[in-house]
Amino acid sequence: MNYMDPFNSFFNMKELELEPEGDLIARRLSDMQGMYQQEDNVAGNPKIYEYYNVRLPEIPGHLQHCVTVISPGKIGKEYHMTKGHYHEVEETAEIYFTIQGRGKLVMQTKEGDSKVLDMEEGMISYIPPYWSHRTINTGEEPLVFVGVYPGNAGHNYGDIEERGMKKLVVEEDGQPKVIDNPD
Ligand code: PAN
Ligand code: ZN
Repeated sequence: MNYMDPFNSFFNMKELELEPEGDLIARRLSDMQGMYQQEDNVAGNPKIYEYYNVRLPEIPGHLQHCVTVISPGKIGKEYHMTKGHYHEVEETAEIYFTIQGRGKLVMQTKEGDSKVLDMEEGMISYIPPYWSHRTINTGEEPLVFVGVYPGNAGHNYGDIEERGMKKLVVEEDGQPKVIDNPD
């Protein structure tokens, strides 16, 4: 039997960096074209979020885990958010554990049901099989959470890239508000 050695990762809460780094993926506005309602007239190409994947085999039995950091801010009225995805293997679930900040977790099924959960320090959110998921930073500091999901889950971005999600999270009178996507 070929055993993998157990190992630790360390998330540095001051630098907001994973040690050792693993795969670091940064998403700027230009990586999310068409996902925000008002992305024209935004100065520069702001970094919206980044996430650190611990490198693991993409096979059943393993547990992928990664740390996402969404910087605070808005594009038009919409708060910074992730692209959002279904898992390629749709019957795989995920747990998000929020370790800093405040936000919303927007989920949707292919039948069109939507659910929105609050994210705040200490919250453990369960994303059951079949729900697509997107996270939104509605606070003034970085939103930081750990995601844990099956090794073979994979990511399907195409559906949300093409059709968006039914619910948007916008700022209204200084407060986050969940609204129906007008498109
Ligand atoms: C998370 C996400 C991460 C970035 O680890 O991959 O928050 O969001 P996008 O993948 O939508 O850009 C996860 O849900 N993994 O399955
Ligand atoms: Zn996921």
